[in-house]
Amino acid sequence: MNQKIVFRALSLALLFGWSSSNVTLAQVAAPPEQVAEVANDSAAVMMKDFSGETAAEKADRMKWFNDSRFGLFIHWGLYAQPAGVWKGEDVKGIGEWIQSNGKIPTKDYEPLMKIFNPVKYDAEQWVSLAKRAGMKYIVITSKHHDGFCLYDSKYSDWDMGGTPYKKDLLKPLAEACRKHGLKMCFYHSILDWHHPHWGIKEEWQGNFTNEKPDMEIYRTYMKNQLHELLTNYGDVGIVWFDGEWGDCWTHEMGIDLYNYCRSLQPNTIVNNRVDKGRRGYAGMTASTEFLGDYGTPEQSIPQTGFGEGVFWESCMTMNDTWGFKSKDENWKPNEKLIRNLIDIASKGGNFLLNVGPTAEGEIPAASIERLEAIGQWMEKYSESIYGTRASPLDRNSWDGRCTRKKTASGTRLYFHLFEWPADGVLNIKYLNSEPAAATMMGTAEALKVSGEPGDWKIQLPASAPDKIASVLQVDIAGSLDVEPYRIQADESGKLVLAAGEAVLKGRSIRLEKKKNKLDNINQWSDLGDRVLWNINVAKAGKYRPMLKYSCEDQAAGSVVEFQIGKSTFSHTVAKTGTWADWKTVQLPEVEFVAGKSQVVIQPKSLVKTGIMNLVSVVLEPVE
Ligand code: H79
Repeated sequence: MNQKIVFRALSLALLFGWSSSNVTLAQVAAPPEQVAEVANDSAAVMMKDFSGETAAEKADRMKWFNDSRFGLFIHWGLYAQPAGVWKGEDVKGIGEWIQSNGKIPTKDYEPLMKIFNPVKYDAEQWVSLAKRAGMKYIVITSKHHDGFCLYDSKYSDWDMGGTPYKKDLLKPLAEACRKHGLKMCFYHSILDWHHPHWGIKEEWQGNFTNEKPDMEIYRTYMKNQLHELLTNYGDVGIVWFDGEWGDCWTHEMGIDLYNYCRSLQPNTIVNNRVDKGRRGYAGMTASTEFLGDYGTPEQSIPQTGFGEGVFWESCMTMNDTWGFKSKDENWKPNEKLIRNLIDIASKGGNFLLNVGPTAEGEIPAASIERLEAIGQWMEKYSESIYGTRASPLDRNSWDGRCTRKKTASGTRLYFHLFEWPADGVLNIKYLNSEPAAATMMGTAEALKVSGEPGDWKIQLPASAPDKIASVLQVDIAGSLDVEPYRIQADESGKLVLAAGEAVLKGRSIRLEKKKNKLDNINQWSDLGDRVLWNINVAKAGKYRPMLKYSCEDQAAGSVVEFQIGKSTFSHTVAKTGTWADWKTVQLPEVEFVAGKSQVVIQPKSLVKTGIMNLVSVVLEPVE
């Protein structure tokens, strides 16, 4: 295209200082008519509405993802060149955000393209490294927020075609992935600091000199590029959107983009950041009105899983940055990374672990060492990770985690032991089913099982086979029977139902544990989210429930239903001041017979974004 040539000439001119500095890319961008015209040849795909998919159809489409558990995230782009330092100054924050954090004008950032020459890039090496680590898929930034594309796009000149390297970086990776049996996936930023028509203006962005950024033009541009990505690289496992939070990106646009991706590749998976439902860094979408196939906790692991049919993936860095930063040496130890993978698998999620390659195209040595170490663990124990489902237990009586897998005759449980019991005996509570066989993974020796339902004891070998996590494999014949963790009365006869002891059901709700703050149940913003405690009442009789909570004044008035034993009553949440002002209120008296029971709180109506922040319910016996 002519336009492309004009741009190249201009950017060269910019680089060599041939023109005045007020020439920016925004001024040479395609006029709207031309972009719209281009749109006709690819963005106009027969769109299907995919919102009516059944749960079974979705489970089928998600199967490879849900069995994989572990993937590699790659943040790579022009930002790897400054690597956190701009004009000799350290720029605070994550490496790929340098343009924003340093408020670097687009015209100053653009020349990075002219020197991006990753001659050491070896896609084969990256993919075999990921495979050795035990990863089943790779998500690479086809475009991050700076708008630069790691391939040569027909619809932009802000891409690999404009670099000295010239070549598409995604193609060789897609090919190596296919060869090694990994799924190739793209991270594609919705937010674009470079495009003249991105809808939120900032002084340093490429849209600043544009009088009227037009999101319709920008959406067409995005779709055209997604058309390239979803037709030129074979099967794409996931389209991983990000940067959806700005107000110029709407729910309707999200739905349209979701349907567009799946119209091109019906089996592809699209994360929840395509739409507007994500709730903060916790990353889950609470309400079913929003699209997106799975939730994306960022730099965090949820307290518990979300049950069958709710898919999620925690993405995380190995140090503190996604894109390469030369001075970031805050590396997580291998032990932490391996235990994170186990923790996530025990809750039914995936772990997407990041590397930020250098401008030359090398994965940092510290990252390679970590991937190799994870690989060594996975070589022995990956069977306890792949294809597993969340632990059936809501509490662990040992330091570690548990995953499970269906077998021909029942269930296999994998107990991950982080600490080796001092007396060599593993005590497994809350499991009623009798272990039919118990062995340490990788050995044949049958371990002795004693004890009784709900309190099994397994005689372990003399020492831990693995310092980071040894895996005990336990087979259960027939159906699995577990016992929930139950709260008992304290010495004074009170049943203290604390936030940290609750079973949280739902997509939004979570336990907040912060220093200098009371542990509380937080983010309770979905009517489907419930809180429950299993209890064991020793003394029958009347109890007085005391609720300790906070509720910002404007959010007051939501109604919740309490089910306490056999009593059910509604309660309207009163204001307490701010979310940090805790109050205790007395609820109607209830009566218990002795034995197992439950306390459930279920919202009935929601006034604003939060029902309440809940610290505890204390059941005091009434004399
Ligand atoms: O690509 C990596 C980062 O560059 C990108 N996501 C990962 C995978 C990213 N991390 N932080 N940010 C982007 C900044 C976004 C911050 C916020 Fe928000 C947007 C804070 C409030 C709005 C999104 C929504 C995060 C919390 C709520």
